[in-house]
Amino acid sequence: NHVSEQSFEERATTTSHPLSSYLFRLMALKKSNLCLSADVSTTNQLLSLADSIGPSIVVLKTHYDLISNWDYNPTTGTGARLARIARRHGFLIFEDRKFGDIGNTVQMQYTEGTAKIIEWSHITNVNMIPGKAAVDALAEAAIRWRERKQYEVKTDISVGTPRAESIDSDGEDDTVTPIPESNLEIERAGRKASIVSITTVSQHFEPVNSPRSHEDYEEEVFEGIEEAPMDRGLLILAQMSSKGNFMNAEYTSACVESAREHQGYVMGFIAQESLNREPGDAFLNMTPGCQLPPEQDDEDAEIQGDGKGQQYNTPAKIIGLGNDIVIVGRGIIFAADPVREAERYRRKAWEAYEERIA
Ligand code: 5FU
Repeated sequence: NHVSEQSFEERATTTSHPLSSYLFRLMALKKSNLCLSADVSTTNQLLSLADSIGPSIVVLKTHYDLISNWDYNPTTGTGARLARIARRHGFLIFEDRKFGDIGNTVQMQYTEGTAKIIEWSHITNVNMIPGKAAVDALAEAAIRWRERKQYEVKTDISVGTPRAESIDSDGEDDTVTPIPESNLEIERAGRKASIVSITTVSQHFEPVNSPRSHEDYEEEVFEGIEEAPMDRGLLILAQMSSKGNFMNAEYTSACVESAREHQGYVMGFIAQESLNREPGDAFLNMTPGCQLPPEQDDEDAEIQGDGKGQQYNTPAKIIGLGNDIVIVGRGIIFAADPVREAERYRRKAWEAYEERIA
């Protein structure tokens, strides 16, 4: 369709959503339309993964409730630390919360409670079963949050001045090691903060044997990346990858309708095909259920599901159907060399995109 043929650069200028625009620019700059689904069990695993795969991705998807030791502290906790890694590497965080309750409850789950998702996650998503009111309620919460943030910035009362840190790449110790003061100064000095502190991060990791080492992307890619705008975005769960799910065509159409009503907040969809159906639609489509055959195998080989209802398609098929970003979990995490495997997925998905717009 019309949108699938446009480049991400073009879409960055045509979308009305500030976070989508940022994301499209990030995609063009990093040559990546890959989202890592970081389905791990501890804070340390999550942060280490985020830091090592960061160069290859534009979105990192979380399920915060899978983390056994999620630290809820708003400044030194897991969410805050992940947000700092995201800023440093240039990717957005997407908490795959799949809200699914009445408006008042989802508002509270989004902004309050233990995890305060809105504080650290740029993007979240909603299950539309309870009806459109949940989208209205989340949109309202996001507007209020943004107003509060802007007030905090203006009056400089924001809790939690960003603090640089490093992560132990091994062991379960979650202690925060502050980066030397000189880097902090630079970090405070300007918007290029996220770029500057990468050097320090790489000191704490073994050099990665990947086409995208930290050094490479610091020099070549990150010159143009500024901080993400202070906006929040929502994806509507319009289609699922799981076998026999109940999201039929009528349901999916109702999701698209709801997205059109909230274009300032809804970025797009979790879907299996592009849901940009009418000329005015300019939504982002993100797609889970993605794996590649092992490197030595036939590229077009059928990929088995996971035996628990999950169904997989290759990046080429998914992107060919007009989707923008592939979401990959176990395909990368369980690989012998996750950093290298992430690069393989990034390359495949990007090649499929280039072919699509050619
Ligand atoms: F909305 C959806 C969906 O339709 N399918 C999914 O698999 C979400 N997911 C998530 O994507 C799921 O909860 C996992 O976090 C991730 C897929 O992980 P995998 O390891 O790549 O199968």
